[in-house]
Amino acid sequence: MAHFEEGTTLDRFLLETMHAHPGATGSFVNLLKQVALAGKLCSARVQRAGLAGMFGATGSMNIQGEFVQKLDIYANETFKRALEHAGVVCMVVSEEEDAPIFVPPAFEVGEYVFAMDPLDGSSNIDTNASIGTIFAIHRRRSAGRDGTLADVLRPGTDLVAAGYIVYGAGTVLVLSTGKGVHGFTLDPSVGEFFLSHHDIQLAPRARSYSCNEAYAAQWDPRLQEWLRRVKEPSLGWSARYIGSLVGDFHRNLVKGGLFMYPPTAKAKSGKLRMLYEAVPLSFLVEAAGGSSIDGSRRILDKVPADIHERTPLFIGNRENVEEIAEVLRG
Ligand code: AHM
Ligand code: MG
Repeated sequence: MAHFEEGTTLDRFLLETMHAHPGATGSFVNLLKQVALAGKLCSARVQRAGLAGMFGATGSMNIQGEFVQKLDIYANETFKRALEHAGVVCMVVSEEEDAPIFVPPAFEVGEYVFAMDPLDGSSNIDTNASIGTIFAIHRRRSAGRDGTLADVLRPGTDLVAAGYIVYGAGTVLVLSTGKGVHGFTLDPSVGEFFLSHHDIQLAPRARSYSCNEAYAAQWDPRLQEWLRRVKEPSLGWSARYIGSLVGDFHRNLVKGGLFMYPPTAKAKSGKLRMLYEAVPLSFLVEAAGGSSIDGSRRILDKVPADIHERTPLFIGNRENVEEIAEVLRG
């Protein structure tokens, strides 16, 4: 890994690391530049949301049956627009859209498939808590103009890259191409992302959990018992939960912690989506030395059957995830 000085921009980092990456193309760098551009636009809009009339719901429901927030629509459109004309993708999958999105005939297609949750944690928009965009990038396998479902219904181990942009007190883009996980903080005064978190590594173990504990009575009794055990004061555990996956995950990546969204009575297959939530974050966590399972299976080994498939998720420091697997086996 090259040495990066203070003040390294995302563009410089991409160009220098991609040289060392076999098979990487200029098109991949261009794709990430378009992602960064869309992230800057969303960041600016999130900052001004209270002033620009972007708080609140539009009154319509999305395909998951949730109220669509105005910022959800803005983020979805912004990422689509940033990607469609750049000749970098042949298909986009979005949480906000029932069907895959293809590149309009006026534009060139590219070799990548982009899956995204354009604005994760959107129930937090009105509260100034962290929200974000989560994305996963596959290289296409199909030969036609448009990508196909087979390009994206693949195990997460096939991903070329994954990342997220968290719009919090600051805006941070976290990215991995499989080798290392790096964070870039947006300096809004110059409109550039600068390397701020080089080669993020998770410790083997943490003593912090993030989950919606109000649902605990609906969980597997073995998990309930584990939760009771870690509350023994001498063990020194704490809980941290925002209710925004990207915000909770970012905190745990930086500070350590186990995020859990087990199956509940209402969400028997879990709540979180494979392609644009669980899989990209699992790719990142593994690249940082952590681990991620659905309770028994490694998330990155699973092949979704549907672009909006859900999964239970246990993700974080390696030994904590191993302990959960052990608890659920026992
Ligand atoms: P969203 O994509 O509609 O925002 O829903 C997913 C969110 C995650 O960000 C978060 O982890 C989870 O839902 C919180 O769910 P709950 O309110 O059940 O704890
Ligand atoms: Mg989401």
